[in-house]
Amino acid sequence: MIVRDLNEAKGTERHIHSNGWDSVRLLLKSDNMGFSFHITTIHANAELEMHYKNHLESVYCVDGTGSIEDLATGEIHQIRPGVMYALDKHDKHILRANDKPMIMACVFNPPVTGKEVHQEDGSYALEAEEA
Ligand code: 9YT
Repeated sequence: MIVRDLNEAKGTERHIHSNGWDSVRLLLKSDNMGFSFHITTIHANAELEMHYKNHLESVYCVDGTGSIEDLATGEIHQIRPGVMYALDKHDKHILRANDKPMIMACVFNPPVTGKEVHQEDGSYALEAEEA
């Protein structure tokens, strides 16, 4: 069994900081669960364009409000605590936080290894594509 505490993982190598967001990876590929599990904070007023071409992602909003724009259709869905979205078509999207941080629980399949950074197109490379 694996038991981890978000508050203890904050500030360790599991806690990744980037432009407009930071993320604590509670489960990574090395945990052999077949998915990774992250608690991600989208910073207040952040606007993030993302396109996970190589991963499926599901996200549940724990706190804060914002929106997600589907760039294929132009549709904008409001996000608030209790709302989940799943990028089942590797959907290209823009995630926007309102004037407070959004706390999101995220699952990735295949699992993130922990070393990925966003590429210019907003995707993460598959491990096999990494140098
Ligand atoms: C909400 C969202 O897009 N989360 C993505 C995960 C985060 N960027 C991470 O842990 O890399």
